[in-house]
Amino acid sequence: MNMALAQRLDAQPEIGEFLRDVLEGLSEQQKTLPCKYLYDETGSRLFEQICELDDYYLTRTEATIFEENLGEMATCIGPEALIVEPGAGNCEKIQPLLEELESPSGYMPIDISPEILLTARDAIKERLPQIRVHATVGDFTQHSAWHALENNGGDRRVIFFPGSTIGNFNPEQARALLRNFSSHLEAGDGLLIGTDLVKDSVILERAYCDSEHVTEAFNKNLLVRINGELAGDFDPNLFAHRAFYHPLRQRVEMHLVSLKDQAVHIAGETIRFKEGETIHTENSHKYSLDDFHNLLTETGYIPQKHWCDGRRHYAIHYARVS
Ligand code: AVI
Repeated sequence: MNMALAQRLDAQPEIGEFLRDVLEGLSEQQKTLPCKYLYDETGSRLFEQICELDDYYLTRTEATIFEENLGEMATCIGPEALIVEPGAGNCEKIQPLLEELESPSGYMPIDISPEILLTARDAIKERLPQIRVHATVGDFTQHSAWHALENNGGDRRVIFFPGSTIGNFNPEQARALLRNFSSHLEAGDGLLIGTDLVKDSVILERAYCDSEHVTEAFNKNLLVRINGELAGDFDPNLFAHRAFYHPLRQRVEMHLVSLKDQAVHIAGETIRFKEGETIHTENSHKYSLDDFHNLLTETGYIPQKHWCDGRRHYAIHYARVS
C-alpha cells in the first residue's frame, strides 16, 4: 500500500471500510461492488439527473401516485402520527404529505449525512413551522440509528420509505430490513412504502440503460471514485455499462463489463480482468403486488391499502404493524 493512502486510512477510518469492501468484492468469483458506494457527491448528483429522465419512469410515477392519493393516504395514517423517514436525504418527498396530515405529532428524518439533514430540517421548518422536526444522524440499517424512537412517548409512528429503495436490498436483506422496521414499532403503527412493479423487460431495461447515458455515467462514477479515493487506476473507457432484467430473480442487474483483458491497481493491489468479465454493481428488485403483500405479512405487518398508477408500473403500500 502506498504511503499517502496509508496516511489517509489512518486519518479517515471510513475510507478503510471502503477499501476493504472494494478489495473484498473484487476478489470474489463474480466481482461485485456494494451499491451504497455509488452515492458520493457526483453519484448523488447523477442520481438526481436520472430521476428527471424520460426513460426513468419510477420517480415521476411515484410522485403522480402521491399527488392523486394524498388525501386517502392521510386518512390511512390518521391524526397525531410521528412520521419517521429512514434515508431521508433532502426530505423533499415527504413535504406534501406533511401538509396534508391532520395535526402530525412530528417528523423524524434519519440520514447518514448531517449536512444534508440539517439543510433539509431548516427548509421544512421554514415551509411548515408548525411541524416538530427531530433530525437524527445515523445509518438506518444499523440498530443504533433507531434509539431516538425509543424515547418518543406514546406517539403513533409511521415509517415513510418511498423511492423503491427497498428494491436495492436483496430478498433476505429486504426481509430483515422490514422486520427491523416493525421491531421498532408497535401494533397499530404504520409503514408507507414505494415499490417498483414487475413489468415488460423493455421498459425496465430502458430505465436503467437510458438513451442519454446518465445511468452509464452513474455506474462508471464508481470507478472514478475508486481512482480518486483509493489510488486506483481504472480506465472507465475500458469498461462498458450493462443493465438487464433477470426475470427469474425479478431484478434489474447493473454491471460494468471489462472490454479487454486488463490489470487494474488499487492501493497497491493488482486486480485482473478477462475480456467480458463483469463487476456487478447493483440490483434493483421488482415486486408484484402479491409478492410484496406476502413479504409485508411475513415481516410483521397487515397490508391495508395500495395505490398504483394507471399503467401499473409502480405501487405505494400502506400497512399496519400487526
Ligand atoms: C435508488 N434506487 C431506488 C434506484 C433504482 O432504481 O434502483 C437506483 C438506480 N440505479 C440506477 N438507476 C437508478
